[in-house]
Amino acid sequence: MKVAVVGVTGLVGTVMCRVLEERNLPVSEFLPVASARSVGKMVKFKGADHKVISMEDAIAARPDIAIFSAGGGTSLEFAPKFAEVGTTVIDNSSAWRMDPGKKLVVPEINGGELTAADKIIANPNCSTIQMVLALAPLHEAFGIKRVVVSTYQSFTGTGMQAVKQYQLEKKGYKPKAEEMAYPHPIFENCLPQCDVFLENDYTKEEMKLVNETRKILNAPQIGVTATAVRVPVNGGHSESVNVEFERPFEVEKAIELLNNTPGIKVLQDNANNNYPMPRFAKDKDEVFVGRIRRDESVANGLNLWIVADNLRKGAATNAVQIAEHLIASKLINA
Ligand code: A2P
Ligand code: 11C
Repeated sequence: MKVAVVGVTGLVGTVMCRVLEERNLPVSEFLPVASARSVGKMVKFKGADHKVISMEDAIAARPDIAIFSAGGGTSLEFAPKFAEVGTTVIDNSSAWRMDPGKKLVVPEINGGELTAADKIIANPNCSTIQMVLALAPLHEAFGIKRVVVSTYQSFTGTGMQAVKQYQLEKKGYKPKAEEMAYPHPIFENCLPQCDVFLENDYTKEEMKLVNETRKILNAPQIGVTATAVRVPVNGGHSESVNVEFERPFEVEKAIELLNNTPGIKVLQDNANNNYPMPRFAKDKDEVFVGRIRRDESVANGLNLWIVADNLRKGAATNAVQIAEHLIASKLINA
C-alpha cells in the first residue's frame, strides 16, 4: 500500500512514522509530506532515508491512504483533494470531526460503522480518545447520565512550538514573543486554558470533550462538562473523570468491564501506591485507568483517573488502527 503521512515533520507526524514502522501495516511505498518549508528534507522510515514531498506531488502519486496531522486549515483544504483521486484520508485535525457526514472513529468502539464509501475519516481529539475508550463499556453496561472531566494535558499536545517554549523556560531563558506557544510560561506553571476561548467561556478543547464524546458514543443525551488544563508534563495526558450512571452498578463490575476492554489496562494497586501516571504511559499504546472508586456523594457515581500517551493512542496509534481496521474489514485493498 502507498501510504502518505501529511505533517510528517511535526510532533504527531514523527510518532506516526514510528507507529507505522512498529505495527506492520503493509507499506510498500512511503510518502512523507509537509509544507513547502520542509520539501527536500530527509526523514527516516524503516531504516531508509525518504525525501519530504509537497502536497501537490503527494496528490499526484495517488496514495491508498493519507494520514493527516498538519492542522485543521490544511485538512479542510487538502483532504477533499486527496479523496478526489481515490485516497482514503484519516485526519487527525478537528476539521471534519463534527461534520455530520463524516465518521469520528475509535476503532475499538465504532470501527464497525465504517464503509468503503468513507473517504475522509476523522480521528478524535487526544483527550477525548482516552476518555471514551474507558467510558464506552461502562455506558453500555450502566448507561451514562453525566460526565465531569478535568484534564491535565501535556504541552506536547500543542505541537513543536510549545515544546520549544518549555525547553527555553526550563533552561532559564525568557522566550521572545514569537517563540511563545502560550500566553503565559508553561514551566513550573498550570494554565487553565487549552486552545482558544469560545463564546460560552469554555475553551475549544473543553467543547471537543463534550461534543466528540457524544458523537462517538452515539449518545447526544449524555451531559458532559470539562475543564482542560495545560501542565508542564513532557508527554502524556491525565484526566480525572467523574461519571454518573442511569442505573445502579458495582465497582467490581466496572473494574471487570474495564479489564476486559481491548486497549485498556487497569492499574489499581493502592497498597503499593501504584496508579497510572504520564511518565509510565509514555511510549505505550494502552490507555491506563486507576483510582477507580465510588463517588459516595450521588446515587450511581464513579471516579476514574485515566492516563495515556497523547501522541500515541491519542493521535498516531488510533489513526494507524483505523487504517488497520479498513484493511482487516476489506474496505480498502491492501
Ligand atoms: P512544516 O514542518 O514544513 O511546517 P506541529 O503540530 O508539531 O507543529 O507540526 C505541524 C506539521 O504540519 C508539520 O509537519 C508541518 O510542516 C505541517 N504543515 C503545516 N502547514 C502545512 C501545509 N500547509 N501543508 C503541509 N503541511 C503543513
Ligand atoms: C491538546 N488535544 O493537547 C490537543 C491536541 O484537536 O487534535 C490536539 C488537537 C486536536 O492541546
